[in-house]
Amino acid sequence: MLSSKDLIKISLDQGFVAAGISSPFLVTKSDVYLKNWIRSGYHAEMQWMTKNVEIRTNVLKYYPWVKSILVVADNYYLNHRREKGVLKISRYAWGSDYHKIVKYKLKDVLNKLKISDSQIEGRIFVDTGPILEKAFAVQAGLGWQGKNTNVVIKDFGSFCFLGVLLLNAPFEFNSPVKNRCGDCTSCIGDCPSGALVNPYVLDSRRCISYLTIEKRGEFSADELNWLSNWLYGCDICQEVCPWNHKWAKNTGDTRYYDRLKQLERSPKEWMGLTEHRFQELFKRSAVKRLKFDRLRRNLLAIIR
Ligand code: B12
Ligand code: SF4
Ligand code: SF4
Repeated sequence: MLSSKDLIKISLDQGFVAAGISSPFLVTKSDVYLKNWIRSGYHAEMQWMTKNVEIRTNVLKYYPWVKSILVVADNYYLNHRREKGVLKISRYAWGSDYHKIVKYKLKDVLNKLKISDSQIEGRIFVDTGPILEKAFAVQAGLGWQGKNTNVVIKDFGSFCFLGVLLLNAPFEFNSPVKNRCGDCTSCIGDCPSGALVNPYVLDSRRCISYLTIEKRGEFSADELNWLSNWLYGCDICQEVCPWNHKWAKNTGDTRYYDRLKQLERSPKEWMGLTEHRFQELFKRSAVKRLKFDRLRRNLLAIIR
């Protein structure tokens, strides 16, 4: 019979930097916060966030067979300073698509579990499922949710992806760790667009990450002023975090920065990128979802 400790050890052996186990539902006020967030319009045009609200905090509503949830964190940090004159692309897009990397690592975990217990069944989600991954990561004790809303993984910082494995077997749950933001407000103060409207509350309509990745259509005058040279995503509220200064360490998974050199381009070089080259450059990258037209839109907005 596998124990919680075995499950966590198997996950760490697979390369994850943290792992923990949560109940299938959140015991915090997350459901209230989520509903308030949507009511305030902070989801912007991400209409899919307004769907399956009940499931996001309680997976039993859709997957009644779930007895426990394994939550994992995969470190993608690389100690690298962007060169002057290159357009900024957020760290999470320096390599291959994390959805696939984390998913396949979790599949390996599940396969190993099945070797020990053939009755175990699981379902994997990385970003795409109706689950509040951050809140479950907190409940599973991986770290705390910072005022910038990202989960700061204990000993590694927030440059870590999350993934969840729903399991039909009961495992002992882990306990949350202490929130160590204290009096710090660096992320809130340094956000160029005022997107962190309150500690722990992000208004996507103002967030550069949302604007450059998710938003469809043209930018308004305000939005144009907020972009601050980010071509794709934004890392400011994480790069200023003292816990990242203290804890962030290089990932052992080189796939997370395998195209970094090709991404360090001046505005002129980006302007010369053809649609064909775009397809080649971002094959197996999360940026592919953006499509060439929106990358051009972001580029033109920056160099205007
Ligand atoms: C929608 C989404 C976005 C949106 C909205 C961001 C957001 N804050 O939710 C946009 C497009 C802006 C976005 C941007 C980014 N994202 Co995103 N995103 C998601 C997604 C798909 C859903 C998140 C969600 O459910 N939001 C709903 C709101 C309500 O959640 P929340 O902001 O965490 O709100 C909670 C707190 O406010 C809290 N709360 C409210 N009041 C209070 C008060 C107190 C005292 C406390 C303690 C808490 C608290 O309760 C709320 C509910 O739990 C998840 C994947 C997933 N399925 O979970 C990835 C995810 C959150 N994103 C991720 C990443 C990497 C990013 C970016 C860093 C990418 C980039 N570099 O550009 C940025 C970070 C921007 C930021 N500062 O958050 C990672 C985060 C990993 C981590 N370590 O936390 C995730 C988990 C994807 C993954 N699988 O790894 N993202
Ligand atoms: S990702 Fe950028 S724009 Fe969004 S909250 Fe953080 S600093 Fe602000
Ligand atoms: S910058 Fe400060 S307030 Fe923001 S997440 Fe980090 S420790 Fe918390």
